[in-house]
Amino acid sequence: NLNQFAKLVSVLFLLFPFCLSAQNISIIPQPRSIVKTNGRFELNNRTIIGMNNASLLKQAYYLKSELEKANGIAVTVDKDEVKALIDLQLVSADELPGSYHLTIESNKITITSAGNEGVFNGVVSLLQLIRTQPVGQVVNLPTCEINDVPRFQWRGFMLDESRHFFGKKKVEQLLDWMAFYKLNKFHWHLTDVDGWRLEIKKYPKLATAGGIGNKTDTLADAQYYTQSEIKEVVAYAADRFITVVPEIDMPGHATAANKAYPEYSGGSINKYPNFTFDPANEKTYQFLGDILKETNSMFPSGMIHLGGDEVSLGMQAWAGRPAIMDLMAKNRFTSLADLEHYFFRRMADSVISMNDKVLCWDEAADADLPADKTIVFWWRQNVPSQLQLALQKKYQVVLCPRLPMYFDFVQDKSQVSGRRWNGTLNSVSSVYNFPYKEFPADQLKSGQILGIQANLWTELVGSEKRLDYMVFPRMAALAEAAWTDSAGKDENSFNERLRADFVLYDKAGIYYFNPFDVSIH
Ligand code: TNX
Repeated sequence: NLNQFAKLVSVLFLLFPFCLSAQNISIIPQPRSIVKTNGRFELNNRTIIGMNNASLLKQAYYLKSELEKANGIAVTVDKDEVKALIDLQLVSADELPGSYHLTIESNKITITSAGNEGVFNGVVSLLQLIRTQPVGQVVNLPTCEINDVPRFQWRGFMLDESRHFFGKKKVEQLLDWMAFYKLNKFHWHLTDVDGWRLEIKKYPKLATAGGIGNKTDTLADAQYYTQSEIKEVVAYAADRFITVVPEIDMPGHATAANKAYPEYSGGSINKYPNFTFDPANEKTYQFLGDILKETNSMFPSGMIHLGGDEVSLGMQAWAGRPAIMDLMAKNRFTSLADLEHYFFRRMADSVISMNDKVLCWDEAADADLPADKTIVFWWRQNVPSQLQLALQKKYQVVLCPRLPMYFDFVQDKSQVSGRRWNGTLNSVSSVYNFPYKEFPADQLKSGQILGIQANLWTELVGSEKRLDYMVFPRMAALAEAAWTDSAGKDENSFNERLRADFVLYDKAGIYYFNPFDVSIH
């Protein structure tokens, strides 16, 4: 019996390394390549993070604080490299921004990249490997070598805070998850019909009067971000290598601004009162130019999104007014659309004169904007010709077609609240598989298409819980669609890895949709 016992022990002993190596390496988005080796690295409170360049201190402290939060392990940061057990290195290499190399050996972890952003991405991958380990003072990591490259440089998520306001804490939580999934562009829709959410010092009523109300309660106290709060969010995002892009929507969706300063309103039609700005009043351009100047000072992204969507809904209000007719006659405009494009070009010039790029929804591709300064967001999946027009005109393009990239649409037929487009669902799977196989590969590879983005419009999203439900887990699918080359994508594998993240959502108190158990809502 003793003999048998000894045999059993030796068998277990032999199997031990296999058990370790069988441990899954579960990262979302899936890295370009992972090679597992047969060993383990023990992470504990004697682990020292070092670096070959002091500019990496921030990334080192990010790793340290996340480790402390998630696993309760207190590692040390050292500016030096000599004692490093986790070594962060900037190296000279010719690689796409965001790329990195993560090597776990039994006695050392090394993360290298040509830039800080890539090192950060390597840190995030390491944190993802660690996250599934039990909370405790020691974590054993499987040794491996990961080489990783992003598919798209624009990996975006948009939040509409006009229709409903969620506030800094919720936004920072979203930024945390964006960082966790290597999403790097946060498009902030701050102005629209239901509320103006951005403090502008020169025109304080924009926030204090324009910020009153939301889609659910038109009399709710004013809700908006002060300029110092904006700067805090921008810095928070920058620490996570996320660029924040503000949107000041014009000349449509201007209702909240017009509530505060009715003198710049383009007038009303029954269904859309005060929906537009007035393109025939010179002072409108001054007013909006001032707003853009302050906006530019708050957001160092070098980009301002000017909207430009759905102007046709409200621009009949322009028709017939003498000042409008004069302006049209003077410029030989034959339609209100000509006037719309004239307005948009002038505002685009204001943005460009501050050295910013102009971002716009796909309707604005009709206006002749400077090709090298414009990024068009294609959202109308039912108007594919508009995407082709934008490409022909040599604009850069971000793909965010309503199907499947609008997160205000339902993801399952059982879902009660949310938008619908005939029978089509914006399921986790449909998000995962975007851009679809039919999408012309040469267009995707040309570099003119910067990437993809999901948009959460919030007319129907009135609470944080509802927000979570629409965003999770589709954000994870978005991330893999944006980061991982189509050759590296595997939906079954993604679903496995996603299940592991549900544990983290639960821990974080996220109210997510579970596509694997639709009986729970
Ligand atoms: C269209 S997308 C809009 C938004 C709405 C959204 C609802 C876009 C540029 N304009 O104002 O919130 O549909 O899905």
